[in-house]
Amino acid sequence: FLKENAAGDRFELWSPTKMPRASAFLWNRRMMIQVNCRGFAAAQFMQPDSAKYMHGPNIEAKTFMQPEHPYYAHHPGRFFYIKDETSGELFSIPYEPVRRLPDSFCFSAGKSDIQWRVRHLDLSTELQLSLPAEDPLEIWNLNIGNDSPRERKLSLYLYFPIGYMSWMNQSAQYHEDLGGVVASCIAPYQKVEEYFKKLGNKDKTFVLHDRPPCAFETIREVFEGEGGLHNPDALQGPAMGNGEALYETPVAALQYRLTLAPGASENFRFLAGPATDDAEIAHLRRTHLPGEGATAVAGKNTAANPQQDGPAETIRIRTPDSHFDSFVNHWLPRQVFYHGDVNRLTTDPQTRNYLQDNMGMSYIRPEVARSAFLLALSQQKADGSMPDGILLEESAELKYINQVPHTDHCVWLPVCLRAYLDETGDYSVLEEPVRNATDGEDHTVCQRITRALRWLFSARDGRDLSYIGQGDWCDPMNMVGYRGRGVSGWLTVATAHACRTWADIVAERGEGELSCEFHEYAQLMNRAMNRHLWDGRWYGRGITDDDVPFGIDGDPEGRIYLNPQSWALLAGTADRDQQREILQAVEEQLETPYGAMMLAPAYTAMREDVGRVTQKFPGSAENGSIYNHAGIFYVHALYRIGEADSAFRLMRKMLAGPGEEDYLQRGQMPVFVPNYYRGACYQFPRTAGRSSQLFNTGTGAWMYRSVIEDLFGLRGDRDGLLIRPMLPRHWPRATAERRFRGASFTVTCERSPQVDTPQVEVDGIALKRHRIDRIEAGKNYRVRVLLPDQTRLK
Ligand code: CEZ
Repeated sequence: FLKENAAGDRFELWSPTKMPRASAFLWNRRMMIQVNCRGFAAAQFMQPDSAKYMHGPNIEAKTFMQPEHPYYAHHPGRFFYIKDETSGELFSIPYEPVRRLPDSFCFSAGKSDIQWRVRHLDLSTELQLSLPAEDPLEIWNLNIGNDSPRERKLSLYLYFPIGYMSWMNQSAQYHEDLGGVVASCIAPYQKVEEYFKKLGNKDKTFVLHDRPPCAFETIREVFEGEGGLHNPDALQGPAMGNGEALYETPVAALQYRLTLAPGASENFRFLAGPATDDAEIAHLRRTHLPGEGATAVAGKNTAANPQQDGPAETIRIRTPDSHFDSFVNHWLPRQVFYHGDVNRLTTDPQTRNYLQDNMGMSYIRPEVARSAFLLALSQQKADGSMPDGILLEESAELKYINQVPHTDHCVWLPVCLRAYLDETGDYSVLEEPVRNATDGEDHTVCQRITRALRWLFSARDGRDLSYIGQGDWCDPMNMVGYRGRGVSGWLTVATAHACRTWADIVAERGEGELSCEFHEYAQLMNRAMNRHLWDGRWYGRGITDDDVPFGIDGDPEGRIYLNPQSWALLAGTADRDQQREILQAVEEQLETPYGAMMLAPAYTAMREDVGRVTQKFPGSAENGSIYNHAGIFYVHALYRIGEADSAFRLMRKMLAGPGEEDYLQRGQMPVFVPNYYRGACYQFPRTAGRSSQLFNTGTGAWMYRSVIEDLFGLRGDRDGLLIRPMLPRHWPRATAERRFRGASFTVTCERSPQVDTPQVEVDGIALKRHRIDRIEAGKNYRVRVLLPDQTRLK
């Protein structure tokens, strides 16, 4: 019921009911739309902050994208009813709202379009959604064909619920001149200054057609009537009532009568989106509905969004695990690119998200990453700390979690810049002067990061542990230290790792003294962590305002957390024995068939000295889910200590499928890595593994980095490329095409009984140091790596 197409660039789900929440997404610079297999949709566009143009039937609170988004009968979506006028039979595509199981169903997720192919009652339909490159606009193509040997008389009804737009003013009309339904509203506000801010906003929602319908409806209640969405009143008579919504919840419903000869088919094209005024709608029509009538727009949409065809390939792999290959070659870079391209459709990305998303961009569009680092530093605070949230627009404001102080933002500067430097060799960025609006000063990137890390180091208590304030990487861990004393074990080792990373970078610039300073900081933090938070078999998560250590063996809930372990491995906090203990504890207590849980056991009740995280549902989000962002830190750390097998095993678990049972349990197509799968596997086995369906996650960037730098070991340094693959031992062979600093590398790795240590050859010549320097742009290097075979590794 779920398979990849031959080219590997589409995943197709052949059932509307087996994985009802399965979804895919498209985006362009101005919008994002996530649709599920049954036709429900959630779309947002930027004006410049994210806003909706299709709404629920009731007033909705404005919020950020949530995991496990719930769908319900009247949820926004894009649907078509098809009625056989001879027999009276009715069904809908893709599947909702009628929910009649068709003869065949296929939901096909592509990189730049989403399609459905549904056959029912001897009719075959093909529905396709794509976005143009720039405009916030949905382009829908529908083809309906008669597969039967008799002539068919049909009614086709488009049904796009627009929903409750505003309690102040909302209406909808059919506009003959514009060719479609236009709903208008005054987006609700109360403060006078909002009036001026909202001028020019896109308060209209339109649905345009390429050919006039025979009837329409714009009043939601009239459309549905007493029949309900399964069998709306508007579909009962020969023609819909042509109603105009006057402060009534709008709907866009269009009716077409078709007579299809045997074998005949017809095409329709529709546009939907937000607009400021009629002139803009008319313009969109001219641009995206060229010419009138079915013939002019027949066939597939050709204006597929180039943004999503996207990233040039930094790596293309071929391994014994073709399912993994498809994900890495097609879907992972796309997801990484999405994050860097549109910053999760926010204008105030969280600082850590912004830096990590741009870390991912280092492999795809390094120039974008570069300017993001500069922009972030231009908002550094006068004391050297980094703000909660980077403002991307002049009008942007800090919202939601950015109003809560977090202490970790500086960590990400050297950690993410390291990836950028390794990938590009662009050390000139360190000399780049950054003018800062807050402190009004010019300092170079290097100076600013040094200041940021001095601040980070200074934000520690008498034991040399880092204060947590109202949260660190873990947003909802808000009550460990809100009274000003509590500390974070994770942040302590993250600070150590950040300082070590910075020490290495400045050493490469010949700044010995500075490097020593940061090495000392790292040592001090590591020592403190070992003294105060080594709990015998793993590291504790922190110490509360009341001096109570938590995330330790004595805790019945939240006994072990993943993040302090991962970063202690990265920071060199743990010695060999401690590493062994940690690995074992994580495997025993956190690893599940779906990946490693972020903490266990999940909290079942509020701990007022830990905070909001303990109030999340056990096994969801940060409260003990398989939170992939945390999981990939651990994978990366495992690679960095040479644990190639466990690292790959856990990375592989981030991906749904290809086994049926696994798909059913996770309920997700492997077209993105979700922010989490449900954890609490021992507490709630029924829901364990269920995907959040949320594609906003820091996981992508780190996963791409780990595949490139760790699994295939093709990491850059100042002047060259290292060749240090760490394939799982059960792989006899793997190859990669790697693009790096303008050159390309064809890398073949093979296990060989002839060698006991890895051997590297480039263009037939053995390399002593496994590193290629003086890389010539434009050249193709043929790299052969021989790895000791399985038996020798045992
Ligand atoms: O948000 C993410 C943040 O975007 O949670 C991560 C954090 O590192 C990311 O920066 C871990 O806490 O309750 C909350 O506020 C949550 O923390 C969420 O908002 C969470 C979302 O699940 C979005 O991914």
